[in-house]
Amino acid sequence: MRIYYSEAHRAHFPQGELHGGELVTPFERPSRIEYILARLRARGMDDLHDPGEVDLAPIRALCDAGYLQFLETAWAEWTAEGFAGEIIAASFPARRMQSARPPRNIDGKVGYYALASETAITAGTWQAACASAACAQGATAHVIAGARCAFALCRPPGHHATADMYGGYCFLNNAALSAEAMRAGGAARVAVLDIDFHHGNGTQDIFYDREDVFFASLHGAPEDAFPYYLGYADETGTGAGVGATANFPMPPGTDYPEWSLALDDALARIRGFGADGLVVSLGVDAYKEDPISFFKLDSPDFFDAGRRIGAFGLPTVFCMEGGYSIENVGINTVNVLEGFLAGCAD
Ligand code: SP5
Ligand code: ZN
Repeated sequence: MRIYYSEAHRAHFPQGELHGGELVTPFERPSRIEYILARLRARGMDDLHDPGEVDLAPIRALCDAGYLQFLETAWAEWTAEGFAGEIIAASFPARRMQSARPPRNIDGKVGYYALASETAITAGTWQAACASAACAQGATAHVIAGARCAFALCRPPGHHATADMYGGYCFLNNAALSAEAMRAGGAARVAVLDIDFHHGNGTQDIFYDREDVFFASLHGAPEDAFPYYLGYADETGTGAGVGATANFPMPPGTDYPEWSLALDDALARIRGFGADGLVVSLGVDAYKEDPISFFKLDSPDFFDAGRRIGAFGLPTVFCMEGGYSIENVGINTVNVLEGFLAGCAD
């Protein structure tokens, strides 16, 4: 399996995450990727490919122009304002007010484009977000060219990002870019399967009214878990997209027997939809020791989940999302991939 990876992820390394009123070292940190790379190498899965330059055209097609301009220039504007710290949103939400619009002031703009304030922007954030998207683009191009699968080792992650909002450690929605690229590459119908512990609110929002892209998400119930405001089972799409969204919210303590039933349900829904290609938002924060999550999956469970996804039989792009139990993020991620390869062979 090819792995698309860029060292440029390191350019995004905030020192602070707003957590319980304190600034803590971010859970989403560069060393996560080192653990994944080490495990990939230990398992002989070392077919690493640098994706090269990002193609901005599909990103401009998917995202709001003002939002992209903001991401690109936020750090320069923030420092020009004389602020000494990292960029943290302090003045939102504004868009519940119907005619709210982005201001000139950078502090105001940050709040306008943020969906949560835990995620800091730093000098290298835009560059890293573009490199992360490039990994998704490279992996997707490989699958469009006929490969059975590819792994985009994306960092920062993407599934919380909408067309015009960042947060939840995400800036550009890599899985959505992958799904759009698959569509453009000839797949009539594409499904995104999001197994990150957190609901993929950004991906859901992007495709909510679309009949050609199915979105299925397994996640901590929104009553109890970030991103809190979306991900209920009765959210099933709108307009032409009615029926093309499937949410599987689950309560604290959910273990693999329960979670895997939801996985099978999600796969059955994707089968019914008739997808020609699959994008997996691959977070491993459903792990029992994840510091910010509350599911109880164990490491072998990730292999079994991967096996079920492999046996499902579709051309598949994996996009890395979350997973914060640092010492286990490599084992759990690679278990999904190795399970997938075993499932392909079944
Ligand atoms: C990509 C991804 O996994 N993003 C997750 C972002 C979560 N950010 C805020 C989490 C707040 C969690 N509070 C947990 C309290 C644990 N005791
Ligand atoms: Zn997550």
